[in-house]
Amino acid sequence: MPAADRKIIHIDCDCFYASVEMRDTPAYRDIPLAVGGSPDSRGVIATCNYPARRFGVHSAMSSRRALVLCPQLLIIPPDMARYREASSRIMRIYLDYTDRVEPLSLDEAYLDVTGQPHCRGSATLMAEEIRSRIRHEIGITASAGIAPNKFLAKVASDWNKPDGQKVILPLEIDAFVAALPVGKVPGIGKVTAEHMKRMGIVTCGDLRALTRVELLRTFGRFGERLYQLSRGEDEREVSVDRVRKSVSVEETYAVDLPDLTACLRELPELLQRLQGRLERAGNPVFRGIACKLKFADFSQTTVEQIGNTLDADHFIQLMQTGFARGGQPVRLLGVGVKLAAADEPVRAEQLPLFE
Ligand code: DCP
Ligand code: MG
Repeated sequence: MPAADRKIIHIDCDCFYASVEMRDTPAYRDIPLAVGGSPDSRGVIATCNYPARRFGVHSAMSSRRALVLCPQLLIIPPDMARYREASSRIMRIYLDYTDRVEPLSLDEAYLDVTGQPHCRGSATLMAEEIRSRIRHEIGITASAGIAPNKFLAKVASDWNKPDGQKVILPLEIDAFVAALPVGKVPGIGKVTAEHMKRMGIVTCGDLRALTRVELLRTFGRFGERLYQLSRGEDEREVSVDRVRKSVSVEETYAVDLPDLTACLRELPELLQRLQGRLERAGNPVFRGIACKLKFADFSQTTVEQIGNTLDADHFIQLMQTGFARGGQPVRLLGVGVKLAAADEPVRAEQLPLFE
């Protein structure tokens, strides 16, 4: 089917963990509230409600820093069981509209509603109805993006957040993407956006002025994807039975890390974030560990070995090996694990860990 004929909805709940807490404890609704770790034990904020966001508090910030920005902030510990319960009930609502659902996390999913008969076939009305059911049946709000592909649907779901939705019609794609700031493109982080700004690139329209070859030379493998995204193209299917094969975290540094010592200094924080990610994924069993390094010239390498713990010594070895392969300053570090499939014997075959 031509890509422009698909109808994809991306749904993302608003301040998800905090919304579940506010639903269950009305006293939390109008005060700045965060869910996260204790400031005394170097905890971080998982999320916070919108009143807290007005103070500049956000996900992944240290709880200590959050309290500096907002001294009256109430930080409560997460209760994953309740969030998982809300998530699976939301999932069942989606299945009333299509069986082509791809969950990305507890609070986020893609739905392919192409050809579905509900709401006279209108994806816009289906999104309205789904959001209304989430509000009434689960007691929290969600935002939605409706577009002919995953990339645009995801960008659109953020557009009128919280408790809003946005449609991008096929005829609107070209103008919408031309004006889209590059920082809104999933996969372009703050540092890459800064890098682009220094090249005079602010919008996806500016990116289109670069040839494929120039994009590949400047951004490595990501260049090909940038070529397509900057034109609003994204052929990825909503994948119904995608089995999660890995969990990883990575960080691009504003200033390149000059040597191995500087890289190793970043390791504890990366491992702590990976640990958090694994906890949110329900502590899955893993059978391989890996380190990724992207160098100043945008070349990259991944070093992997068998392993089922986040033992720092093993990651130090991987990073040493990786650094030696490049022998130049490092712009990005990643750490991750390869998950063991439930019915699969432990083998050392290769799976791409970082996409
Ligand atoms: N989460 C986390 N740590 C992060 C990011 C998110 O623990 N660094 C958790 C808490 C969030 C949930 O995942 O509630 C969903 O993440 P989102 O990025 O969708 O953020 P929210 O739903 O909290 O807020 P928004 O309204 O911006 O979607
Ligand atoms: Mg969300």
